[in-house]
Amino acid sequence: MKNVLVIGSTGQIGSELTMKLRKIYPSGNIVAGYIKGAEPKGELLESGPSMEVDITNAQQIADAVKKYDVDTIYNLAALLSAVAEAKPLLAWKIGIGGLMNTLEVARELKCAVFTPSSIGSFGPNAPKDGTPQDTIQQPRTMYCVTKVSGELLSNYYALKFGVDTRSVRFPGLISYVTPPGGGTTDYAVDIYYSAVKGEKFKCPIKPGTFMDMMYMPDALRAAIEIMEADESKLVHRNSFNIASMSFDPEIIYNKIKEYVPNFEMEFEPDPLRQAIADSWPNRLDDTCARVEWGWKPEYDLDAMTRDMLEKLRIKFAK
Ligand code: VAH
Repeated sequence: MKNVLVIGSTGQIGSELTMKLRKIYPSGNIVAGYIKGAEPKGELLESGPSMEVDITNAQQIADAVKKYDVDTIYNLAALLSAVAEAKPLLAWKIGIGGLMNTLEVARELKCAVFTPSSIGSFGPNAPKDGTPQDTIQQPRTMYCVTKVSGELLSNYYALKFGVDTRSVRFPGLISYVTPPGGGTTDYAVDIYYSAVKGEKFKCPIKPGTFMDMMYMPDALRAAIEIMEADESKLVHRNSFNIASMSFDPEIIYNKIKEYVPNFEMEFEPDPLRQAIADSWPNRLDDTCARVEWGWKPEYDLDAMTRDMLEKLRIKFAK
């Protein structure tokens, strides 16, 4: 990778991935693609090139690729699971219409493409514990339908046209830089904000609801390592199970209480998010990613909690 276009560069993943890529590839063009109303600011704007790239506009993607001689596109544009249920047509337009635009540009201009999938690409009839790399995928919500459809479309472009498409199935991602918007796993981010602000946390997910989760530094490393991996060793492409930790609200709450003893939580289940969470696996089996490209997480719940609390305290002290 040398010249990279990050579509969705101001989102939860994109805002941190763009900065990490600029540090790793200082001599390259790491282009922050954005849409009107979500322009890059501060260090993200000042530390490298940016360009308006709406994934629903194929010409804007092609213009950015040509202008900066892009060799790799990170497609991070999506409506997350809960929001996508309220806007299913827009979720499809961005998730699949946008992906098709990206893959067509990549086919014509010879780019590699990373498009994240999700634990949400599995439906309620997939094995819940140790969910295999290859198993039944019949999700029933629009976000998840776009994810499994995106996997199939990306594999098609690799097989039919030789486009170098790669992907990982992200767990719920936890970060302190850019809050997520409209996801089912957002509670695992919001709980840290409540703890640092000294507020009682109202948890929208019921106790006993386990989901795969991952700290953002591990997720960013996975997104880069998969694209740098030796293609000849990849048996799979779209999309690799990756995992680091699985917990329910009570486990993360009790971990935070070890560091914030007076922290309180109550449950206020959100029926939509609970239904989505109930349809997702508890814990993925990520053996294939470990074998085929050396995936290995570095953060467990304790290390993530210590870092999140420290970084949020600094953020709120400013
Ligand atoms: C969501 N954070 O909750 C996203 C993600 C696995 C979860 O897909 O929709």
